[in-house]
Amino acid sequence: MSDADAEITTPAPAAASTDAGPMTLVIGNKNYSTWSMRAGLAAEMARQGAGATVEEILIPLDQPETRAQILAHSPSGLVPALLHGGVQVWDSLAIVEYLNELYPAAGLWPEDRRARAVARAVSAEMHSGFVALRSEMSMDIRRNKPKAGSAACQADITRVCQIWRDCRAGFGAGGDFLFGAPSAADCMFAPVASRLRTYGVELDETCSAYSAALFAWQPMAAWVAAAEAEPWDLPDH
Ligand SMILES: N[C@@H](CCC(=O)N[C@@H](CS)C(=O)NCC(=O)O)C(=O)O
Repeated sequence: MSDADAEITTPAPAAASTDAGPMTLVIGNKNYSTWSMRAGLAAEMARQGAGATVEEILIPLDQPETRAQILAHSPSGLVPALLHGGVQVWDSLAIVEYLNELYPAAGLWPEDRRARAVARAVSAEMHSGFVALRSEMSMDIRRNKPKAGSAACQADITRVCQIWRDCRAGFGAGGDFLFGAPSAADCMFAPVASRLRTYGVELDETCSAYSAALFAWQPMAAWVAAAEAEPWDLPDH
């Protein structure tokens, strides 16, 4: 037998089937849970772009049994968490990276190294910052309740808009999203677009066009529709 024949008959690595196996994404209310939304949109990109199977468990927040239910899936006591075989991945950004490793064809990060570096930087900035914006303008997709926010909140909004403009100008030529085609960076900023809409924050032309592209994006539109259909009303959330 030649070396070439030996190569052809080598069995596929056993790990392949495990890697492609179904996953479960544990999330909170679609109307309120911004971190769930980020992971949910990334999971949808993996589904649509690379055929991933991702089921969903939704745990309503702010209920007496919420904490115990989340802890059954997520050691941090927070959602989202992604379950895959014996692997537990909590935290939205870790979930994005896990999905990206398993499903590179989903295009969660831009192909170009420079664009990818910036996409990761702005996603990390979103993940770790914007405290005033996040605390004063909590996500409530269904509602419209205009308000201005504190100076710190305004400064956060100014920085978000600068990120959006810089990404659109520097990397967005190939489409309507921050890096042209949809990426994980859009998943990270999608809840911010929802907050800015809920609280009636005025945007310049570039940011308003980007926000419109996000709301028209099928995974986001589906998430918003599901949020609107949810029965839970948590006015203090
Ligand atoms: N850094 C975490 C934050 C997760 C987080 O704060 N999740 C909130 C919901 S958006 C949560 O689980 N809260 C628990 C609760 O409300 O009981 C991530 O990126 O996933």
